[in-house]
This record gives sequence, structure tokens and C-alpha cells, in this order.
Amino acid sequence: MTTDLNDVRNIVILTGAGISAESGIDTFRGGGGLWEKHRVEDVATPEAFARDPELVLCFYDMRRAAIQEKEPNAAHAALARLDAGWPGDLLIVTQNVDDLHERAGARRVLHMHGEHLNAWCTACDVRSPWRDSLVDRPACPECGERALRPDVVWFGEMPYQMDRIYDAVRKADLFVSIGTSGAVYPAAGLVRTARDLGAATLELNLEPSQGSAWFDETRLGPASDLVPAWVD
Ligand code: BV8
Repeated sequence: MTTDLNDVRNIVILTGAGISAESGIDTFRGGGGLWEKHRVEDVATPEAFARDPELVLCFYDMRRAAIQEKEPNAAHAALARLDAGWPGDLLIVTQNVDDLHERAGARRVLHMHGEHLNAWCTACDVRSPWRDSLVDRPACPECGERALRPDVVWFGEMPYQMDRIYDAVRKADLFVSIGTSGAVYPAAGLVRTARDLGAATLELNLEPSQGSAWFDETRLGPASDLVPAWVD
């Protein structure tokens, strides 16, 4: 199977925390990662939110504030260039909840784990753009209820727009994974679906991921080197 851009028409690109690492945003697993400072079950599950909303809201307040100080890096910019000029189908399926793909200029982006810069009202079910703190339980701009939570997909919750993701994977000639450990499902299973349906598969990562065996080709290194070299 060829992973050469000259030979393909429809592309799905899965990104993870590693593509934002060089922008200064902590990854989850690995030296000093987010999950090393906080146990997943303490901050990224509905049970944790019910048990200790203040801890969870503080955890997300800290990350929401941090991403607003960060800038996209050369990997985000290269994907935005590819998106802007690609004549075929292209979908960037990101597990990331930051907005660096969009701020780099990418348009065809799908946040399967939600977005930090939205708040979700559990009273009226409306999602609103949100850049401030949630820990003081501000009122929902839509209904006025103090029922806002981060608009992110926690463990045990269904990722967003899975039907649209699988449609894109079914049509893909090429599936590229960038900066993800392959630890979290169903995102980590997408490469196997793509491969089973005949797509070529390429992994660009700092180190081999848990799913490396499923890729036709793995290139190791920082995303800010690998992605521009692949795109340009
Ligand atoms: C669900 C919240 C079902 C937002 C996150 C099998 C099938 C289905 C589900 C499961 C399954 N087995 C287990 C499950 C349950 C669970 C799961 O996968 N658990 C794991 C831990 C075993 N999955 C779920 O709960 C999912 N929901 O399945 O629902 C369902 C069905 C019906 C009805 C209802 C429900 C929900 C998963 C989403 C969880 N939310 N985040 C937030 O806080 O951010 S997951 C979290 O991990 C982030 O979203 C993150 O995106 C994701 C994956 O992490 P990575 O992005 O890969 O980051 P990581 O640090 O791990 O790795 C970074 C990589 O980058 C490394 O490889 C590193 O080498 C590399 N790197 C570092 N620097 C660079 C670099 N690469 C390049 N350049 C660099 N400079």
C-alpha cells in the first residue's frame, strides 16, 4: 500500500496530544504528562465530576487557560496547508480539545473528544463558546441555570460524531496518525478499520505507539519535523 500523497485521493488524519506538545501543551502519558499529575478516574469521568466537581472544574480551568496562551506549531500549519489545497476528501479527526488546528487555518477538523473552548449546559443541553473559568459555576448564557460543564468527552462517554468519522474512514485511501499513543478507544481502533477496508496507513510519532504494528509505515521524530516533510 502506498502512503505517498501523489497516489491517494481521500485522507483521514487522526491527531493526538503529541501534535500540540511542541506548542507547549502537556500530553497525557509520558514524562510529566497530565495523567501523571492527576489520575484519570479523578478528573476525566462523569463519576469524578459528580464526586468532586470543584477538582474537575479546576483541572479543566487550568488547561483551558493554558491553551489560550499557546500557538500552533509547524505541524498544525502544515496540515492547514494540506487541507487548504487538497482536492479530494480530507478530514482531520482530532482527539485534542485545543483549538490549534483551527488557529493554524485548518477547516476540515472534527473534535471527537470535544473542545476546551466550549461549555455544555447539562440543564438545557446547549453548547456555548467559553473561555473563562467554570469552577464558580457561572450561569448558562442560554437558560441561566448554573449547570455548565466542560464540553469534553470523558471516559465512559461516547465520542462525538463517530458515524461521520467511520464514513470518512470507509472512503479513505490513506489513514495517517500523528502524535497519539494509541491508548484510548475507539480512536485507537480507527487504524485497524482503515486497514481492513484497504487504506494505506502511516504513523508519524515521537516513539512507537501501542498500535504501531497496524501501520504500513511508521516515521519517528517530532511532529514539527515529520508533518511538514510529509506534506510539502
Ligand atoms: C467510549 C477527555 C463507549 C478530554 C479523553 C474498547 C473500545 C471502546 C472503549 C474502550 C475500549 N477499551 C476501553 C475503553 C474505554 C475507554 C478507553 O479507551 N480506555 C483506555 C484508557 C483503555 N474509552 C472511552 O471511555 C471512550 N468512550 O468508549 O464510550 C460508549 C459506548 C456507548 C455509549 C456510551 C459510551 C472515551 C474516550 C475519551 C476519553 N477522553 N480526554 C480531555 O481531558 O482532554 S482521552 C485523552 O486521551 C485525550 O482526549 C487524548 O486525546 C486521548 C489520547 O491520548 P493521546 O492524544 O494519544 O496523548 P498521549 O499523551 O497518550 O500520547 C501522546 C503521544 O504523542 C505519545 O505517543 C508521544 O510519544 C507522542 N508525542 C509526544 N511529543 C511528540 C509526540 N509525537 C510527535 N511529536 C512530538 N513532539
